[in-house]
Amino acid sequence: MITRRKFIQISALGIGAASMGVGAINLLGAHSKSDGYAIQEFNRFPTYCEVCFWKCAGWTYVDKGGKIVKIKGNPEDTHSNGRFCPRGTGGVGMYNDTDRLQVPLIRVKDGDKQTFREATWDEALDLIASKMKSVKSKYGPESFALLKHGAPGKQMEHLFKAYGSDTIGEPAYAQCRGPRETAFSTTFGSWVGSPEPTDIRDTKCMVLIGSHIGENMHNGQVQEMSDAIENGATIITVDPRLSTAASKSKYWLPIKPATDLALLLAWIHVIIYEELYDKKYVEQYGYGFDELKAHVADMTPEWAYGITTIQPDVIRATAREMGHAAPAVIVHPGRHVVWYGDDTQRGRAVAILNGLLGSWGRRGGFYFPEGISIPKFPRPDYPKTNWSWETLGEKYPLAEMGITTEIIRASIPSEAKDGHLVKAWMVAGTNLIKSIPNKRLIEDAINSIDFMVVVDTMPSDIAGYADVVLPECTYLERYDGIRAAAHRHPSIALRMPAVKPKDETKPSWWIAKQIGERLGLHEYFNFKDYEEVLDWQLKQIGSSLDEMKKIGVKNFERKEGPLYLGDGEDYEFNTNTGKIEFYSTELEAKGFDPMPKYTPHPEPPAGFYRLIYGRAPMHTFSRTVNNPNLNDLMDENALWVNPRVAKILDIKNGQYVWLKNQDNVLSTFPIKVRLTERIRWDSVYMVHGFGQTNKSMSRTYGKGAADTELITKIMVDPIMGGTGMRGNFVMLLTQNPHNQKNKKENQDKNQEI
Ligand SMILES: Nc1nc2c(c(=O)[nH]1)N[C@H]1C(S)=C(S)[C@@H](COP(=O)(O)OP(=O)(O)OC[C@H]3O[C@@H](n4cnc5c(=O)[nH]c(N)nc54)[C@H](O)[C@@H]3O)O[C@H]1N2
Ligand SMILES: Nc1nc2c(c(=O)[nH]1)N[C@H]1C(S)=C(S)[C@@H](COP(=O)(O)OP(=O)(O)OC[C@H]3O[C@@H](n4cnc5c(=O)[nH]c(N)nc54)[C@H](O)[C@@H]3O)O[C@H]1N2
Ligand code: SF4
Ligand SMILES: [Mo]
Repeated sequence: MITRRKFIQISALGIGAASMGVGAINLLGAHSKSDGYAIQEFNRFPTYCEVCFWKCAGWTYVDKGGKIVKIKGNPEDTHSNGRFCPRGTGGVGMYNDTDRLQVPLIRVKDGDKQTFREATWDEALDLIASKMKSVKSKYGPESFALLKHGAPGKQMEHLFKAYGSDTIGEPAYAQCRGPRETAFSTTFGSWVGSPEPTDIRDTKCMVLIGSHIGENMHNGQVQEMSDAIENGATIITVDPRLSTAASKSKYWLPIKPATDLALLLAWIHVIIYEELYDKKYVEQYGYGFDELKAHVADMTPEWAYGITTIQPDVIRATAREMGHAAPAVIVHPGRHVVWYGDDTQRGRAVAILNGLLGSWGRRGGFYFPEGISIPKFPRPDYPKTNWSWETLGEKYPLAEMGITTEIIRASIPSEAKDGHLVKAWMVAGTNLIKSIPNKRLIEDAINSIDFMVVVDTMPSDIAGYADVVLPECTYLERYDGIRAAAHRHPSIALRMPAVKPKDETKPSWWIAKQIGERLGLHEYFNFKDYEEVLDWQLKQIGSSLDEMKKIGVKNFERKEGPLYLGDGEDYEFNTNTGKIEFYSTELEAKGFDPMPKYTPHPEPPAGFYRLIYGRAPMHTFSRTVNNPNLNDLMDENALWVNPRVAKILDIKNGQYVWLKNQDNVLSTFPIKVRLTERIRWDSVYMVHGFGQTNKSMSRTYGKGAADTELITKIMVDPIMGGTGMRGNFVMLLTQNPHNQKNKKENQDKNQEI
């Protein structure tokens, strides 16, 4: 990346940290007996995991010498049932990683030369506060944006809202599950939410469209799926790749990528025309069934076969499996669903199918989740904003959260509209370089803004572009907000420090409070430390910090009625009509197709293959690739290539190749080929998260390729602004293209195809 704000390798920094550490920890004001980690009678400390966002609750065990020995699930916890996944167990590597950020860093420019220097917390925080003040007075607080993810993001969100900015976005929306939430809320009047309220343990049939549970290791879901399989449930997996889930399935439908909507419509056709739908349920709760029936009249399995390559008899057989299992059937909504730009409409087809089968609100389908709301610690109302993420996302009428790419776009003066220009960013707990597609857009934005602060635990790619880098301590060294996600019954979980923060690192709640106080926002941070906040909140709901330190997880009885609909129960869905909308009145009112239609997507040109990507069980995005424990299990990604393709290209298993996409963008690093029949010949596959560019991530630097840098074409969902990322095509290069003399050879080779 060539930028005005040059990327700086963070290597060889933070060496002086150890000597500066002690004094700074006292700044916490929390290094007292009540810290928990200072109390000897505890040798295990409650936490909830931050290695991914399933947020399993568990215990961190610490030996007498103050060393973390293991992290284990809490048996009372509904997210983990007492068992952590490999990543959660390896979470201690996040604490032990010797490459961690240790001290605050400030960018210094000396002519053309740019470096980071170590700074004290006071210096770094003063600088951030002064930038926040100057942005506020020159442009308004809305011009300082927060791009965030996970627990640190939550803490910073409070700071930003108190400061007067709601220009906030996270990649977990427009790069992840946004479209399915819009799809389900326009159909059932309710988001799917996280954890998904899929009643997998009692299902008789589960249909996975791409969703690769087993590699996607969301814990409770994986456990319930293996129980369901043991109990004889039928699994139907639709995936161009024989995923782990597909290998456990009765039916694997190796669909041609980008054509799922045709398959879904054909299933809807069979279920309606073979009268496999739940008639009573559809009649009582459905809206627009007749329109839907007419709409899919011609969308036969034979029609879909021509598009999807899935045989008509397989389409019929799988539809019948669903019909016979109904209502104990789940057509899984998926999670990372930003694929081809028509993702809300594909999500609608999934929702409609569930509606026809009567699975919403039924045992073995989707249950009604219930959570507990955590009272807000006393504070004044947040100030009103003149514009926000909503204004920036106005073009997408059904966006319900900040669209990261729109916030990034509004940071480029020529792209900003109506004076809504973003001038500065705080980036907390998200590695934008890996999580946001369209490198050019990010590059231009980073070049345009005046100031960027990154709050991270690691010297990740994005940290190299910051003006100030703040080192957060890991989740094992800090308090955070109470976890209170909805589940089969309400529950809460506590995260508390098991050990002292290493070096100069600090928790986000402390960082937010320090900046807030420098901005004069004392009333919003009217507490001594986070224990005070937690204890107050816990007491409002009938617990206390002391109790939670001992039990870690507390479960509550349901108050909002049963898990499932009663037989024939009167029920009003939160849609315009109060019904399950097969025909969406909201989409129609906003000018979109009220029922999903199939539209073809571009195909790879000759010599190119569709780039698809997914998860590996032992890694989470780019956040674990340098983790010593997890890096040991998998230290680079591989490119799955069908042997047919390898034969044409004369490529061997284990050989390294570079990739070039349709826009001539090259992978920075090469990737190892894995020849396998488990992938269709028209696509190649890699695990997301590798290809780190920051040398100070010493274990992972340069290992494997990054899917994100090859995703330069995005297909934007017109309904909610999701960035479809699977319309990118790559060519395999056997010679290093960064080496000029190989250019021609690569070209000749690919022209032969
Ligand atoms: N190309 C491509 N892009 C994708 C995806 C994909 O599969 N392919 N997946 C998409 C999806 S589904 C999602 S949800 C997003 C995820 O996007 P991100 O959340 O941006 O994912 P990570 O790359 O893990 O970045 C997390 C950053 O947080 C830091 N971090 C970890 N723990 C802490 C902490 O306790 N405190 C602080 N302050 N920082 C911490 C890590 O070091 C890392 O730099 O990406 C999306 N983008
Ligand atoms: N181990 C691990 N688990 C995780 C995460 C992690 O980082 N690591 N991240 C979590 C997060 S935030 C998310 S959002 C989820 C994401 O996980 P999911 O929602 O399950 O997965 P996706 O990324 O949507 O899909 C990946 C699968 O889609 C297939 N695929 C590609 N193109 C097509 C197509 O056109 N049609 C069909 N039918 N399939 C296709 C790929 O071959 C791959 O198997 O995973 C979660 N779980
Ligand atoms: S699924 Fe694994 S990584 Fe995610 S929160 Fe649970 S234990 Fe942690
Ligand atoms: Mo995600």
